[in-house]
Amino acid sequence: MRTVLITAFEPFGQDTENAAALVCEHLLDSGPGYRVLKRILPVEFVAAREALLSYMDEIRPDLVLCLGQAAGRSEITPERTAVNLMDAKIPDNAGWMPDEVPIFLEGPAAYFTNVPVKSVVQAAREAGYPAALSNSAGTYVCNCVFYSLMNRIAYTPSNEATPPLWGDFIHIPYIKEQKGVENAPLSLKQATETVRFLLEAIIKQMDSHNQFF
Ligand code: PCA
Repeated sequence: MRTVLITAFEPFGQDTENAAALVCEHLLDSGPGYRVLKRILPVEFVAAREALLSYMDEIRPDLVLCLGQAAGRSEITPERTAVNLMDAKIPDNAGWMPDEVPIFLEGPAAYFTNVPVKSVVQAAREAGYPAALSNSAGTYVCNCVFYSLMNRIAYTPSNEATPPLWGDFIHIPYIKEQKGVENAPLSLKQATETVRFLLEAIIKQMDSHNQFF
């Protein structure tokens, strides 16, 4: 049984609800071979990163999927790349608006997700789900959380007894049921089912990669 940590965010900016939190709330708590634990992160650069890492210490997941809202998008977009940069156009919920600040001074410029994201997205599209691969999680709080997640994974040793920890970030567009939002591209049901398909496709990939553990 795999343990999956799914995080989403509080509302931010002009919005009174966050699409990612709605999807997170509607995901089932378990499925074939996995159970899901859900946590909501603050939309604050420093506090979100600390909250994610402490939830990972508490839950010790096998897979971490962080969900966030991306207003301009029309599909569910798993992210490929996290960059070592905080560069905000609006203040975070703590009032901080970093201008070209690195996340970790000594960190690499970028990390890739260790989820085979291209094939997982392709499988979702072939099954008719509205998913597309994204190469940039932006430079706001979502990217900061994604970079911090991949940095933690980079420093989490795996060996014959401990299978590798997997992680990715998935951006969610506006949702039709979301309060105060017009012309949203997806319904809550479509978005939730797409995320569930992606989650289960990732678990299948983990099963085939980790068959020796
Ligand atoms: N989206 C923002 C931060 C929180 C959220 O849901 C982002 O894309 O950075």
